[in-house]
Amino acid sequence: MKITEIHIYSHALPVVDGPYKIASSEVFSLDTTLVKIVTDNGLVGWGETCPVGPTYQPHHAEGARAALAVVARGLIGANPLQPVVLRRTMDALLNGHLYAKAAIDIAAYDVMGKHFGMRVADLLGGVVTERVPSYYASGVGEPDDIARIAAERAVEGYPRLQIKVGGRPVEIDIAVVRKVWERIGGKMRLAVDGNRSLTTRDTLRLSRECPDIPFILEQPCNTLEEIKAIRGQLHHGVYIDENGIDLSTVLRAVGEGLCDGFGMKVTRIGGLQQMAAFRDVCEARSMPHTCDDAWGGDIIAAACTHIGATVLPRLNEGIWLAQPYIEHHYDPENGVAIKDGHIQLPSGPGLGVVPDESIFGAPVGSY
Ligand code: 0XW
Ligand code: MG
Repeated sequence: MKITEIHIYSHALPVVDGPYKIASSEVFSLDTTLVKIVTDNGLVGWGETCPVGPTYQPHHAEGARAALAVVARGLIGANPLQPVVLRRTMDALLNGHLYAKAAIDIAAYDVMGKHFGMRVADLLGGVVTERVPSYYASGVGEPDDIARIAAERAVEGYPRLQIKVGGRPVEIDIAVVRKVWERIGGKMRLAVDGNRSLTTRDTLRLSRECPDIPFILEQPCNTLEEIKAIRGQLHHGVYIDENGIDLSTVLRAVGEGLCDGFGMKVTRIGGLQQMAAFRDVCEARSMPHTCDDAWGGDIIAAACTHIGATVLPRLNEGIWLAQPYIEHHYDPENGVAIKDGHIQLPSGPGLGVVPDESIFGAPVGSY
């Protein structure tokens, strides 16, 4: 099979009840990039990549499209059934930019699933659950508001809550964490995500002043070096998110014992093929992890859910979706959604999501 056409689309996703506030930024609307690949036997596959603004990671929407423009022409004639060869072909055309290449990888898995009549989760190793656990991420907020949101999400059935902190005096963050714990206790597993914003001093304080609360600290500081410097003094486990930029860095973090788990993004690590390798490394060292992305609509939601459905339940920290912040589904029938804190794995072949492409308008690039 050969790729005969690649089309790139840009689409605005306004944030419902926005802005969404994390330590580094407030976002009101996200610019997502969709990729459609067409094959010589008439199959169509979709991919997506959507940075949550330009400061969360060194990724941005226009950057994704510029990178895709560099690789797309060289992929005409490539075989979408060979994701490893496809990745090497892209690496030979452009160094880095994994978050852009990931959209091609996801589209190739969609084609592959349609070709073999299989779901992407089965191509990635096999489904362990049709009802994939999600988790809720609060924005950065005041103690009473976040405690109320936590109580509501616990009732809804979310197994896990991620409390966003940072970008303000650490005393407020400590008060938020304490209020949430008073309100929900052990009803949900807890992560406290600094999104790189905390100093080592404030991270130590947060941990020392909450030794009785069983949360994990997600990406508290900006660099692995800062985390390494204080890790031995913390009362809490540490997960790496933004610093987990590729498989090699994941191997370093695991090998040097820098963390106890990961918040992982499908696009940051380069797509589903690399995500499956990441999942297997984590399983080999009993590292819990998420299977998320930074933002995006039904295509990225489906990709995250398919890989999430293959993760060993005891290591699965959940699949975060932007869906609660997005007004519409690309696929009105099979759109991916969180219900009772869980996501039903799509049942159709490939990603199981067929977007109504008329909502994306004309492609911004065609190859
Ligand atoms: C909660 N998320 C998965 C969504 C936002 O884009 C940030 C991210 C994280 O954990 O950092
Ligand atoms: Mg995070």
